[in-house]
Amino acid sequence: MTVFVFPAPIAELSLADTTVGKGATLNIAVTGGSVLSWSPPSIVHCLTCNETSVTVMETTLLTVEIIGLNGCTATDSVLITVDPDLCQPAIPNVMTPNGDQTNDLLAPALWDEPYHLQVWSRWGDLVYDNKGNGTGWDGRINGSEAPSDVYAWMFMASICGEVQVIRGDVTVVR
Ligand SMILES: [Ca+2]
Repeated sequence: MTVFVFPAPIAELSLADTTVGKGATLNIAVTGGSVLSWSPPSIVHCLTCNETSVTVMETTLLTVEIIGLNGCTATDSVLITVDPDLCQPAIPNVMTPNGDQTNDLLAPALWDEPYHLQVWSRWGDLVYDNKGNGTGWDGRINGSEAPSDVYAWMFMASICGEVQVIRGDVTVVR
């Protein structure tokens, strides 16, 4: 008689504990067996998949339970912390539009989503207005170099899963 002894399964999530912005989507995979359940199910996009993605709106302990070849189960968990500040765009307050690629643009850093950006001069003239995936304001007004001054801006985009308007100003230094 041959007896097959399968080792006890070990569930291993591909993600370590991490901190993300609200509304972030993360890819995650588990090895060690077939998925029995993901918890909480409401944030997991494929409840029966070993590789899936999750979208987190609040700090969550994500747990997966798998079943191995011997019918034994195992679990693994990862803590996904939501930091509400992390999804806020970083917009510079100083720009030096001289073509050296450093601080040449008024634009949100590391921002891939569409946004609406408007810029006004000190006298309230709208000098830049772009919706969509603009590269940002290059410090020009109708093709001419905007003088060194303080300019007001309005940034509107879906931030942390909801449309928000942020206002600030930027100093153009030439
Ligand atoms: Ca520059």
